[in-house]
Amino acid sequence: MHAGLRITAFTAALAATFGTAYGVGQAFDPVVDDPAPARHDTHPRASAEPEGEGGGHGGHEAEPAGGLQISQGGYTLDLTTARVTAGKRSELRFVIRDSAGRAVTAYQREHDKELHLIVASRDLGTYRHLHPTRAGDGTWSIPVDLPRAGGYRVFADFTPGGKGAENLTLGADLAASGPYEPQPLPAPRRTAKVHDYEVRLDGALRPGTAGELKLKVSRDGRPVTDLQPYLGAYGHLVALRSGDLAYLHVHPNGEPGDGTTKPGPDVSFTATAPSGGTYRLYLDFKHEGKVHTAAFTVRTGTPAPAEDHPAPHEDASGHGH
Ligand SMILES: [Cu+2]
Repeated sequence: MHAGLRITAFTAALAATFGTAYGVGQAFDPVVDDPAPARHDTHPRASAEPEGEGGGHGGHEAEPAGGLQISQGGYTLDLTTARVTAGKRSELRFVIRDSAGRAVTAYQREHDKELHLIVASRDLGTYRHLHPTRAGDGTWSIPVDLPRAGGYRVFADFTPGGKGAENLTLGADLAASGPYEPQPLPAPRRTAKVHDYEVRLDGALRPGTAGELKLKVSRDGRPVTDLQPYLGAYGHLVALRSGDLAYLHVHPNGEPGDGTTKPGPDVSFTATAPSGGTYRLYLDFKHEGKVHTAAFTVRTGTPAPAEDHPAPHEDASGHGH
């Protein structure tokens, strides 16, 4: 189970009930301050992996947020590399340890990988979704190049091997040295540009209540209808809560090849936020062999405003339980 949002993906044919209610936005300002370079996906194509427990049932219950602890459920993220230099390629190394301090070497694959690694700056301006390599002794490693100095959070999302083991997301701090200039969180907008693509987000993220998030991918004004499977899905969504970087890993339940899920332009989710607040959403999608990431700022309980209007001030929903 993912210790994050319980998510349900709908087919692309789902009625676009959210698209009409929130006005029309024309501005297409880029909102990804620091888009990761497009990368060639070297992962093997995901086969139709079985849904984890609770997957595919459309449950929307909020779960405790992940990533806030370095140690949880008997497992610890031991980040060997605690400091890197901004703008310089370095190798990030870490070990997942069990309660006896031993390096974990057995994992269950989820979404095509034994472990998903997210690296995000504290100001949420930089985001990386990586798949490190595990050595036989359990040491994980991956090269990273973080463009800006400052505080980062490293999230390891994995399920240990063994019957009944649950998915965990452990988080640890990482520092990138250099002159630090924290960036303000971009205002909520319904469109994000990444490379030649534009992604539109409709819907609202709500604390404690299921809400639909629909993402529509276009290029040069034309809907993209040939998205490629990436990690067993047409969209891979991570949400981080602004303020503490609580980690919500969300996946569509609809799978390529299931007979109903279309390869774009729409990828729809139903999500429940663990609390009110402001979140940064990162959508990974794959097209023509490259993976792109579109990022959005979303406030719970409020749809992204029309681009020409200032964002509404957050209401008291930030204290919802
Ligand atoms: Cu991943």
